[in-house]
Amino acid sequence: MSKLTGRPPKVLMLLTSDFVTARYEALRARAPDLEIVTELGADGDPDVTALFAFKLPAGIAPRLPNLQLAASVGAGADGIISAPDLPTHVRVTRAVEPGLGLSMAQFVSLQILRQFRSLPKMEQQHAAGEWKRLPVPDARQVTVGIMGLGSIGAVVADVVAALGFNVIGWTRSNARTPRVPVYLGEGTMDAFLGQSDFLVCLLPITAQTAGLLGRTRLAKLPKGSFVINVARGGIMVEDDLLALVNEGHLSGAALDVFATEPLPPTSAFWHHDKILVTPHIAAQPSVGPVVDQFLENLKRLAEGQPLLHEVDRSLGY
Ligand code: OXD
Repeated sequence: MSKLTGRPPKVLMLLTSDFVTARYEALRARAPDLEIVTELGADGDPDVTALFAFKLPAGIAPRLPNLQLAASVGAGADGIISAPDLPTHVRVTRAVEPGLGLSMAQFVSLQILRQFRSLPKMEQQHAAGEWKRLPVPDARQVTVGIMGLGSIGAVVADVVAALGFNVIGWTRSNARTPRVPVYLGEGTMDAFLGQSDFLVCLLPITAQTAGLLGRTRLAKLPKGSFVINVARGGIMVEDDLLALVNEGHLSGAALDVFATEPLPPTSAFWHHDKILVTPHIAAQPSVGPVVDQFLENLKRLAEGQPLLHEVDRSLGY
């Protein structure tokens, strides 16, 4: 029961993508008695107490005067907390489930190994019917720098280290893995970047990280470094990244996230032979646990209990 209204909660889901629609269908199947709406009229809806969405466009929150919880269906809640008109008292959660770190670790390892073991080159040789043995490189000589060591980054760091790479991490304030050397705080970033043959971006997007990786910082990477962004497109300055690849300072990039998604057909990233584009699929919290977490949070909200995976809105994650 909703504490505020004394009535059962009513949920608004904004079906902005197939990703959200799949969670909507799962929620309906899991909680058939829960009232869920997917549209909001111009007058709004005073009965809606919870929102379950990936993006919250401006203009929605003011039409929900009794909104208490805005839950992200995704691992990041930036699409919700970036809404300029979301009242500060509305609590925000993000989706966390144990499999997410491992999926991300698999994807990041795939990108590192593809590059490290020259898979594109081998595919070319295969297509050309060419038998040519390539040297087998030594992972211990290669440093993978992971930016962001939260619940996902820590798993990625451990898995990549287990593959034999020399792993280092950078974090602003909070490292969850004691197993890799950690560079802490803004002042250490250049030293961290200067050693990273692979740069893996796993930072949340916040006021501090938007545009963080522009030309000056990316140019600190050793020549020939490879960049993997699986966090948010807006953390990197895309034109600067592209220029550094085209100039040969970077050997290439694997990009799963973009400032504008879907990536527009006119983007120079498409069809670039040194850049691999994937459509924001590195890792996704699986549907069942995310729906369960949301239902649990509705219950906790009604009972006045602490919420699972609540976002600190002042930090942005
Ligand atoms: C995300 C997700 O937040 O895919 O990026 O869950």
